[in-house]
Amino acid sequence: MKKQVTLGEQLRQRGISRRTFLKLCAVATSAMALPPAMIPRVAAALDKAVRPSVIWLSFQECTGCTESLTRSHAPTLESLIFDSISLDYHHTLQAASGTAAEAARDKAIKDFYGKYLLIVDGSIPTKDDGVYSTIAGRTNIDMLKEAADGAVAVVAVGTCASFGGIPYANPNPTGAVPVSELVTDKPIINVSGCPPIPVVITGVLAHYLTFGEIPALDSFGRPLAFFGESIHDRCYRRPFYDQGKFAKSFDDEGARSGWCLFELGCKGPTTHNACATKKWNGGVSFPIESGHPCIGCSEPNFWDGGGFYKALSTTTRPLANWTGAAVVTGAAVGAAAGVAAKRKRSAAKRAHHTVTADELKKKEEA
Ligand code: FSX
Repeated sequence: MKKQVTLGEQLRQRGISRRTFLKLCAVATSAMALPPAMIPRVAAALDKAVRPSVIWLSFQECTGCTESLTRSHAPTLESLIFDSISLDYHHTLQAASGTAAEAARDKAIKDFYGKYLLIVDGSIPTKDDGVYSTIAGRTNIDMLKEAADGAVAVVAVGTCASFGGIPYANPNPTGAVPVSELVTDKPIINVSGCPPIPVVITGVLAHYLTFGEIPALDSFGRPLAFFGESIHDRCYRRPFYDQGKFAKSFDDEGARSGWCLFELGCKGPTTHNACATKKWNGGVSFPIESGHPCIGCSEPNFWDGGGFYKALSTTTRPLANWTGAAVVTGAAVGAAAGVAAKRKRSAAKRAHHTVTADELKKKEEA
């Protein structure tokens, strides 16, 4: 078994000062959505943290998830790769190709068996024995199962890996399934979003690196720190919703005045993610701030739910979003991840439900 260096050792070898290290800890604490009072504890943990080996596999997807990761500013992709984790294999970002790339994955699996973190983006095609997506002549199913066997946990990055996403949408010609359909014996963290927010991806990795365990999850296996509230709960346009001020078209007076986009189809009330607080592009903006309704991309079945420009009272969407989040402690992580995966699977199979204005009102009053 190869000796793993600690993050503290790694940084000292690179000439990083204590002051810079503490700044990095402050950034990591914020990325994990933890209060500043936690910085000393995070610093102590990170100093001793062993840089985990990470294997990243990409299956049926549009590469938006990796594109998103490259936009992370806290921590940056460079510091994530060079300081915090050992990204031993990544289909898109690695320099190696062909036989050398496959050898790198084999070596990482062998050297860190039982200890590495497996990250997957994209769904996995299962129809016709999985022939619709192969890498180096091997099906995605085969490659996922081999890599998952030696993983300590799996992070499903993006809605495709978490819930099937767009490839899973009707008529699902490739028989696409999420990671949790094929990996049932490992903790799974679903970081949904199409694509997911970059600092949420790195925040989850920072949490694992710091505390050595996966974070508390909601009933869909998503980290509560980032998915515990709806977009609507934290939306800066919320006061207009409460006052009944709604834009009726994209160019009316209400739209120009920044009123609530609910009647233009915003799915913020039924979508859980941190877009309204973490935002995008280094915290510059998020879709609603740019004048577009939320399309609910971090929820199961968001594509089949459709009706992106129809108000929630007339469109269809998954019932399960209304069930609220079940808190899962780090200690109960293995069992909880299994339960979360089962809940998610049954939720994904559940019939869509038409949300009425009355239901929305009751939820608001509750
Ligand atoms: Fe899916 Fe990601 Fe959407 Fe694209 O890897 S979540 S289609 S942003 O690329 O998987």
